[in-house]
Amino acid sequence: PALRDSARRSLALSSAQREARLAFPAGAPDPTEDFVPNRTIHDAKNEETLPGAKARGEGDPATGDEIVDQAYDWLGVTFDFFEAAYRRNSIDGAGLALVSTVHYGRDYDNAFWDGEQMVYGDGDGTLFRAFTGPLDVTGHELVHGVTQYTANLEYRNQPGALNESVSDVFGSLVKQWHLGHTADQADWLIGQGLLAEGVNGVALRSMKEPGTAYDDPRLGKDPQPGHMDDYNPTRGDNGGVHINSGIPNRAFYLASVAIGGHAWEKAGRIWYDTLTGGQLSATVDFAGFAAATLDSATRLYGAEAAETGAVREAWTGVGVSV
Ligand code: ASN
Ligand code: ZN
Repeated sequence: PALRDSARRSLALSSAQREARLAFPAGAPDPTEDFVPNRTIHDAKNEETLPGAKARGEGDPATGDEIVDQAYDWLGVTFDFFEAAYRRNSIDGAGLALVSTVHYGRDYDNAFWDGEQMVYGDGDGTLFRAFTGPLDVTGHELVHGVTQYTANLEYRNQPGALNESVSDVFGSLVKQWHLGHTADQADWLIGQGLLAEGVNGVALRSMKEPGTAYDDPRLGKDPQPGHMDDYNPTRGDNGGVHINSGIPNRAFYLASVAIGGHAWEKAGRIWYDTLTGGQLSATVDFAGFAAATLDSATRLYGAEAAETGAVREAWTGVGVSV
């Protein structure tokens, strides 16, 4: 099989890189090392037993099942994004194997991270298409794993909405990176293309304009607020984790467009350091998370930097005081 690009790159080390490699003390982490994913895709064959039958392992040729092959490819892109943007080696930062199951259940209208692996339904075909389709859905689910290994945000109320939001943030960023889009060019939608034909909507969520992704008699209206004035204190959905995530999602969007350029480079770096830097409590609320993003921005760019100002304005813009 053809070498992955990363494998090819590592075979083509420049002489400077080779010298750098030789210069490392034994046992020290090698900053020129190319990370490689270890993906396994399983097929649940419309049952709900995990992980199901192995369908494709790392380096195996395409299976011809486009659902299996899409899951494999999007995991590869997500892995490459975290390496390229933040030099993170997989979900746990230490090369954790990426396990996924596709064809989960029958007409199953969701995808999820179960604490150990990703799982995707094929959708019922009437409301939803297959959940392996959108790259940002794979990114979203994989980032639940990253969060579990880092800030471990409790999955209820505000920390739960932050957990959901960071999955949307990096899910969107992996798509923006894959497409080469700047913050201005990006659609800021989550799950664009997932809604079946005839459903009145464009995606699952909009980070730019929360509450506008769909409005359909069968699905109802997108319930996301984009400002604290519209915070939903529901007890459903674990305290509105998929609802109130619209507020920090929009804060990230506002910061990204104010900073400009590729969102993963600056706003994404600020959010990434916040998520993974060890300063967050698992029960942090929106205000605490916002303060932590300001600390990260200050460390990266300085207290008076435009980037730091953009982050402060973004949180103020969604009604979170910082
Ligand atoms: N797709 C949903 C999510 O990742 C599944 C869930 O609610 N657990 O948030
Ligand atoms: Zn989620």
